[in-house]
Amino acid sequence: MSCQTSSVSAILFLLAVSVSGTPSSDETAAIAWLERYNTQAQDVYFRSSTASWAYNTNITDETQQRQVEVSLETSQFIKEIAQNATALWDWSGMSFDTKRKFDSITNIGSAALQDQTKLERLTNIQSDMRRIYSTAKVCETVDGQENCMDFEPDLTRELATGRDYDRLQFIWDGWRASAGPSLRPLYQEFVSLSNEAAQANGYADTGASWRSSYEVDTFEQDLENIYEELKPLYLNLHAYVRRKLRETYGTRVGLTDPIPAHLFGNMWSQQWNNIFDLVEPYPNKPGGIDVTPKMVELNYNATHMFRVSEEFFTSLGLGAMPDTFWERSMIVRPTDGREVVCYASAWDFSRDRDFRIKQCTDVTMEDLLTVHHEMGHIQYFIQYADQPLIYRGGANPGFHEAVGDVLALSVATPKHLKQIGLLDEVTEDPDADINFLMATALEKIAFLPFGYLIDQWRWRVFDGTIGSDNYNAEWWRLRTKYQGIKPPSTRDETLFDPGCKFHIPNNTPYIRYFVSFVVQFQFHEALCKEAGHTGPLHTCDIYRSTAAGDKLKAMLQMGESQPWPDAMEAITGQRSMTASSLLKYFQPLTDWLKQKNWENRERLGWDAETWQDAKDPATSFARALRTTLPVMLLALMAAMFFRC
Ligand code: BJ2
Ligand code: ZN
Repeated sequence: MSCQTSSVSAILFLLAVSVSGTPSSDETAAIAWLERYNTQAQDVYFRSSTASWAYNTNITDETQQRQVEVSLETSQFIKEIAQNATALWDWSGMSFDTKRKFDSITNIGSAALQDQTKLERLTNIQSDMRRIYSTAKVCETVDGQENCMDFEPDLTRELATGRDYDRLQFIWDGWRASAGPSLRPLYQEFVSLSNEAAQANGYADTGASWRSSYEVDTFEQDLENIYEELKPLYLNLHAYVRRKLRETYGTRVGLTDPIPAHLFGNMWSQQWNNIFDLVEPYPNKPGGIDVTPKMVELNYNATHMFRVSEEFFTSLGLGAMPDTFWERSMIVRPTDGREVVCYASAWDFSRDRDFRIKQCTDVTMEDLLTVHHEMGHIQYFIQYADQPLIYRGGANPGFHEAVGDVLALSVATPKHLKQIGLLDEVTEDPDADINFLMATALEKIAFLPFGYLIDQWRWRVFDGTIGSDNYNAEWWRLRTKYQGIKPPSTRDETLFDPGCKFHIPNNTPYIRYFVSFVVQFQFHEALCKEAGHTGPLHTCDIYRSTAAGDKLKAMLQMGESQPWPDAMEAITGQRSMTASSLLKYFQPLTDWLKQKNWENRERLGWDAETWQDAKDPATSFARALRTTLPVMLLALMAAMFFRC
């Protein structure tokens, strides 16, 4: 037994001393027990985060092994705490708050797996998947020399700036060939073990356990309703962008087809901001600002980008980063040859106000917005740091995702960019407004179907509707159905394209981002009102409004202590998610897109079968017959009629 394990057991002994036989309903004693738990759990989580951080910032066999060891010890702690809580306390008649705390510590995630061998296997698989994804590269031979490209910054930059169809396809295919196939068998095994854990926790499967964080029975239906409300806007954006891409890439983009997935400036076609130059509504007008060149001109670096973000938070009266944040974060890719998990993330070490960001920051506007996203998580950590550990979380996971993005909505306005020196001039012009809204829509509206479909796929994988022999086919069915995109090359079941999106091997639920992209506009509208903003919603900048800051702070400080509708009410006065703020924000662009698409006699949507037909001549023939048969019959009837 390692020394770490014995220290965890000692902690458990402390908690277990008062076991007397029947569970007690003495709430005062239960509260004291929860307080002791709080102190001890902080230490356990701190150790776990430390080992995980060491692995994520230096991937080696040793750091991986240590991370797995500590993770298993943490699971043991979580399991024994839950067992002790159930043995010691009967909380059914206690207050809402105490019940909520006990419910939380007895909902124990993968630690619920009884079989230790299986738990070890599950922990190892997760660690291996992370490593495979994070160390994958695309290699090519240039002048007789092998050149291997990392995902960040090499592949990201090529996709963002490249405009050569075949080169983009090489990158797109290469990434999927590199990371996918070896992840596939691991993911299949992961699904089965993870479900076993969820069932031991009382859920039907892992997807059901994830959805329970939202505490609303109608969650899936609510999302579907919101998605349906937003769909017309997406379809209009999609049709407009498709025509523009055809102007660039010719007939390889069909005007009624799904769009080839590698042409959006992003590896997963999830946000399309990098192709703004190809789709700009009014190229001779300002508005669709990419301040990347200005950032380069002004010698921005990662630290400066994080300081700019911090200053926005403090301008609202919110917290500055602790010194240790600056000392311990990793905000650029290390240059000493270390392999790291580059995908940006925010960390709460659960103790000592130790908060960190890990990001391989590139000096671009896109990364400046990601910096704000990650700093939003840190601000939430700061604000709820005085809550007990159990309540240190977002009101729901989507709230956590929304905080930084809300600020970024202000930061990206021309008015604000000028104020911080990233833009020389702001012009009052409706065409410039449309340019600006288009740039924002490429980031926010383009994301909606993507944000929605990832967990549509995962929930169905976890509940068994999608079997492992259909992983890729079903993935592409959903990608085509929701996003209206198609792969540029043939896919099959030796590949595993879902695994090539970070959150799948990292096992991060994704519906939180869809929720965030809806609620962030509700928050934005509420904070703009608080800041006294007048005029169209998309022109609002809440910079330096302490009134807005106070409103946001009050919500953040609640953490997870109340059901999320209460937190939503604290900031917006509403108790539910609604698409109305988002629709209001984009209304001028919606009108413009509808007009444009009408002028072009655009057919909204796409024929989902098209790309499959290209692969399958039999289906192609059947489809051709389906479309030509009625015409042939009509012609035949007409010929017969005239002969008579
Ligand atoms: C860039 C951003 C995540 C995030 C990281 C990686 C996975 C979880 C965390 C958590 C935060 C927390 C990200 C941004 C919008 C769309 C999405 C994407 N990275 N995570 N520890 N984004 O959410 O910050 O930091 O405390 O829950 O993944 O697809 O890029
Ligand atoms: Zn996030």
